[in-house]
This record gives sequence, C-alpha cells and structure tokens, in this order.
Amino acid sequence: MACYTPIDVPESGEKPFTDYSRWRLSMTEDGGHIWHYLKTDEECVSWPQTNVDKYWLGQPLDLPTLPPAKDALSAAQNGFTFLKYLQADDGHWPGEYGGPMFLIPGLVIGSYITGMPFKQEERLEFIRYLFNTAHPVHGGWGIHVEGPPTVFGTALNYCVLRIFGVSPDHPVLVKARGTLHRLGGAAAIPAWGKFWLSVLNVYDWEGNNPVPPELWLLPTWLPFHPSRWWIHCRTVYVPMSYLYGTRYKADENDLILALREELYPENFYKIDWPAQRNNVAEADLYMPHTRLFDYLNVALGAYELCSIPPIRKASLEKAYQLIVYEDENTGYQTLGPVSKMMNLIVRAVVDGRESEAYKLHMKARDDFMWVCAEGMMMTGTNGSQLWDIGFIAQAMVESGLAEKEENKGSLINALKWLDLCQIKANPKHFEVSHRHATKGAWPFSTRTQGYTVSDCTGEGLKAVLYIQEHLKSTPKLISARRLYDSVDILLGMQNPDGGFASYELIRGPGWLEWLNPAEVFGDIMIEHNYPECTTSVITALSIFRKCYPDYRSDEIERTIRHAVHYLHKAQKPEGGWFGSWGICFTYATQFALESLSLVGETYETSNYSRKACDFLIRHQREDGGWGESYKACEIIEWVDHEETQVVQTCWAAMALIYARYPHPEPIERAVKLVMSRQQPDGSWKQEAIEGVFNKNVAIAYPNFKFSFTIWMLGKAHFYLKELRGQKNG
Ligand code: LAN
Repeated sequence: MACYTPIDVPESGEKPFTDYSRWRLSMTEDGGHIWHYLKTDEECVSWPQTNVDKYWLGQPLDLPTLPPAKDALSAAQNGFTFLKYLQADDGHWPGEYGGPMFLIPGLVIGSYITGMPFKQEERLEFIRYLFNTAHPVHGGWGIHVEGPPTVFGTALNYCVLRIFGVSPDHPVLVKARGTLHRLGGAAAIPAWGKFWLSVLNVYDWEGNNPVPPELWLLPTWLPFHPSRWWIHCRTVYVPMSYLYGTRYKADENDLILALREELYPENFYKIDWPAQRNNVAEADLYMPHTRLFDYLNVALGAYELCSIPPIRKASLEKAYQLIVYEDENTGYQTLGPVSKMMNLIVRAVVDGRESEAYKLHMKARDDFMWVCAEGMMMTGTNGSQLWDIGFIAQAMVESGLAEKEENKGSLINALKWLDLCQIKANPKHFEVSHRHATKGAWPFSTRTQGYTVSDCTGEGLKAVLYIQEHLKSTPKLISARRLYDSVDILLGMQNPDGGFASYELIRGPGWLEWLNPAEVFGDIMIEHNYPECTTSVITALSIFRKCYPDYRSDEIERTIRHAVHYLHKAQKPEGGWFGSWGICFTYATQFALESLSLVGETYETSNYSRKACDFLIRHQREDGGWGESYKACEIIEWVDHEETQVVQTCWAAMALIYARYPHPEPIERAVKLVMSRQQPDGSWKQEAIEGVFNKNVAIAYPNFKFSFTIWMLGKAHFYLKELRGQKNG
C-alpha cells in the first residue's frame, strides 16, 4: 500500500497549497491532458506558463480590454478573440471536466491499495479540492459538487482525506464526520460505496448485494445477458464482479482500523452485515430497488452460499479476460474513470505491480487528473475534447466569423485536430469484447479512449463538413471515404423506433431497468434513445447529404424521417424535450428544434415547433434570460434556477432561432442579457454547472460558456437582421 505520512494542512483551501505558478498542462499526441508541477526555477523559465495554463488554474491572464461590442456579432467576435487564447497548439480546446464527487475516491482508494503513489503536490491539491468542495454549511460532500451532502460522497471522500494523511481532528473532517453520522453512517452507503469500502476493508463484503461474475458465462441471446446492458454499467460490472467474486480486500493496517472507528456511529464489529445490503440513507436514495430486484438478490445470495468452485473460477477468468480486452482497446484509459480504477486493481492483483499492465495503467491515470482553481480533481472522462471542439467549430462557421482572416488559422488547427481524433479502425478486440464498431466514428474525448458515441460522431462530422466544405480555402484533410465511414456508423445506430442512443444500439429490454442496483443513478441498465443524440445524428446526415448527395441518399432520407417521428413522440406535453446530458429542457429543446428546422418544421409550419417555442417563452425571465436548476433532471420537470444562466439563455434563444420564431423581442432580450454579462476581455464568467448524467449527477462543461455564447450571438445577429428587414420591407 502507498502509505502517506500525516500531513499538516491549513484549515481552509482558499489559498493554494502549492505554488500555482509552477503548474503546466501538456498534451499527449492524441490531445490527452497531463498536468506537471515544475520543481525548479530553471524549468519554469524554459517552460513558461501559457494562457491556457493560467486560465484553467484560475490565475489572471492580463489580456487587453477589447473595444466594447456594438452589436451581437462583434460581441461574438470578442468572445472568440478571448477563446483563441485558450486553444492548445494542437488545435483543440482543453477544459476541466469535473462535477461528480464519487470519482476521486475510486482514484485514491484504487491507487492506495495497489501501491500507486501520487506526487506530493498532487496529494496537497487533492486535499485542497475536497476542502473547497465540502458543503459550506453542513460539511461533507454530495454526489456532485452542487448537491447536498450524502453518505456516498461524504464517507468516500472522508476516506480519501484520511488516506492522504489528514488528521481526523482537522475541522473539515470533524464536520464531515458529524454529517456522515447524522445521515446514517457509512453502513447506509449506496451499493457502489459499499463496494469501494469493502475493497478498502472498512466494510464487510457480506453487506453487499451479490455481484456474481457467472452472468458472463450465460448465453448472449438471453435478454438479460450483461453484454446487453448500457456500456457504462457493464464495463463497471466486469471488474466489480471480479473483485466481489474473489472478495478482494486490502490488508488491515492502522489506518483501516481507525477508519472502522470513524466512519460508523455504531461499533463496526457488531454490525449485522447482511442486514445492510439494502440499507441506503435517505439523503442518497434516488432510485429505490424494485421488489423484483430484492427477490433476485435473495436468490443470488443463496447461490453465493453454494457457488460451484469450477464455475466461479471459469467466470472469474472470463471477467479477467474482458478486463484485459478493455484495457488494450482503450490504451488503458478504459471507458471511464470508475472502471479505470477497478480494472487497475484487478490487473495489480493478477498481473502484479511489476507488470507492463500496471505501468501502462499508471501512465494513463494522469489523463484523469486535472488541476483547477480549487485544487486537483479526477475528471469525468479523460477530457471533453471532441465535444468542445465540435461546438466551437460550428459556432465559428455559423456566425460567419470563421471567414475572417484573423480566425482562419485557428479553424485550420481545429480541423487538424478533428482529423487526428477520428477513429480509423474497429477495436483490436472487437466482437469478443461485445463492442460496437468504431471505424469512422468520433469519440467524446480522444481517439485512444476510442469509443463510438452517436452524437459525438454527428457533431464531429458536422464540424469537419463545416470547416472543409463550407469555408473557402481550407484544406480537405479528411477524405470522402473517411466521411462515408462516419456516415456508415451513424446509419447503423438507429433504433427501431427511430431514435438514437449514446454508444450503441439498444440491446436489452426495458424491464432490465427494474434491476438497477445502483440506487443513486437513473436509467443505467440499458441504452435509451435521447433527443440530443438523435438530433446530432440527423443534423449531421442532413448537412452531409447536401455536400455528398449521392452517398446512401435513400437511406439517409429514410433515417431522418424516422428520427423526426421519434422526436415528435418524445416531446413532453408541456412543449419541451427532456435533456439527459445537459440541464435540462432548454438543452434538449434546442437540439430538437434544430432537427425539426432541418426538415422544414418551424414555428409557422409545425405544431411541435410552435408548442416548444411557447414553452420556452413561458419560462423566459424578466431580465431576458433563462435559468434551470439541475434538479429539473432529477424530477423531469422544469425547475427554475435562482439565477439566470448565460448558457441556458443561449440554448433557449438558439432554439427560437432554429424555429424561426417570428417575434424578435424575446431573442433581442436574450442577446442583451448575454452581452451584458460579457467581460471586457471578451470572456464570460463561470456560472452554474451545465451538464448531467443518469438524472442525478451534474457534470461541468465550462467551455459551453464560450461555444454557445458565440454561436447564439452570431446566429441571432443575422436572424434579427432578417426579421427587421422583413418588417421594414
Ligand atoms: C458522458 C459525457 C458525454 C455524453 C454526451 C456525449 C454529452 C451524451 O450526449 C452521450 C453520453 C455521454 C458520452 C456521456 C455518458 C456518461 C458519462 C461517460 C458522461 C456523462 C461523462 C461521465 C459519465 C460516466 C458514466 C461517469 C462514470 C459514472 C458511472 C455511472 C459509470
């Protein structure tokens, strides 16, 4: 174990625990993000801090004040003048990707028990980040940065601070412990927390519902076979079932003994563990178990008592094999941060700490560690590179700013990065690891992570078409053949009802959601159709067919029609669409109206579009903007945010523009609000968190405050001009 000596840290994390002038961000060859701490002054001189470094570290940039914007378009240009400072040399826009508060624990517990060290500066800034994200009133941590404290967030992050050597008497820990005990203590932690604490040996495996690896041995045609689950669920389930199946736990030591005292209000050694399996604190519970799931657990519990050793052995071997495939398919990034650390533990246990696999895991771990103004965090994926560049590129082209001489170089660099990021082949271990095809797709982050995502492929394709085909004098870096490959992927991802899901086709029946074990996440068992994903695909196909009218044109036409049919059906009775990946109705409604506009459905011509516009107008605020809380995603109903949000105002205004809303005033007021919040250097300040996943976890997309502002202002400029022209004419 990588044991840390006790550490003396200030009471609050307000001021950095390290010298922030020494941090530098470097890019790997595929656009991965690695933060370094320079030890010597000489190093600092030869590798000066860039604006990119400074911005993300929250340091002042000292940029010139720009001439005040006289209209929406010049505000958009000022925005881009600023954004250019944040573009990396390789062409993409790096960005922070924090929010979930259950990722650092996996990183730190996983590293601790596999003996993978952190540098002293990383350790200090992780501690500081947790100090800064503790709940300001109650202490403790929620499931995401903006949420109220939960047992899940508090117990796990408490362990992190203790592993890093913070004293249990430190005020942050004293307060967190009080909150933890008040919420029910660690015994009431949700399933994934029970797992991490069991691996750390501060919870008993008997307190976990069974996670049998045997399911992998069943025939794949069974409707509940794990290969049919949503990819995030099954990729986490593989190493989880391995570690459960072997009841792996860290060796006892003083820290573990102490944690057993600190995490529980009751005596750890007297806890009735089997009785804890379904014990989940009220503050945590988002998705209660169904009765069916509870019965299933009783049956699986009985199986555990008499599991047949050769079968268990074979299933563990199968799980291990899948872990190796996943590691090798993704350059040891794995699909996401949770599986990343679980896979590492299995590889450390089976392959050993001297193995190549362990070393490669250690190298890839850096891609998930990001320093921000508040300290160091673990990111939700190894970045959101493709997602950000896709929107920025489209914003630039649709606003007309891309044609300006001063912006061209930036767009060409962006195209170079998009070229680099497209996945050129199918996974190394393809069908054997139950993967969807990847040749031609764009991923969410980097090509090494390498997972097809429907909407990332759509947005990537759109961005390339915009830069290559719509702009004069840009090089055609991506051949027609490679564009066809991405279209092939997209056409293969439509579900029978016309919608598009996230990573794959929907493979399992809807009732599998009744077996959701996680308690804190909604809709994780299978893929679902999403209006956002559906839109990205069909808008990409529409733009593609204008450039390449002969390629699979009938299928494209049929796919688009069918998808629009799905979108009609997905509209909520109030008029909006529910957002699964951004907060919330403003996000998805913007996407949906973009799609409808491409098939000629607008406010004047379509009831769907009209109803959606009326819905948005009903929620416009007095100051001209919109503001929705992440709570809307939890309860699937509009919930106002206390403050108007620039990003959501842009989504709503763009939605109206897509729908060709005939009255200029609401759009004008939105433009005014967004312009009024622009800073003298052209930037916008960070406001509330923008994204969400699995209904209950908010996640940050800080680059949205640049991409969508520039995009909306540019579009609004021309649209309002057109409307005014019509009026005058
Ligand atoms: C993401 C991030 C991007 C997001 C969009 C592209 C925006 C979306 O339209 C499709 C789904 C996708 C790719 C997505 C899925 C779930 C992710 C990977 C995340 C929200 C980032 C983090 C999250 C992942 C599940 C976090 C780990 C937690 C688990 C429950 C496994």
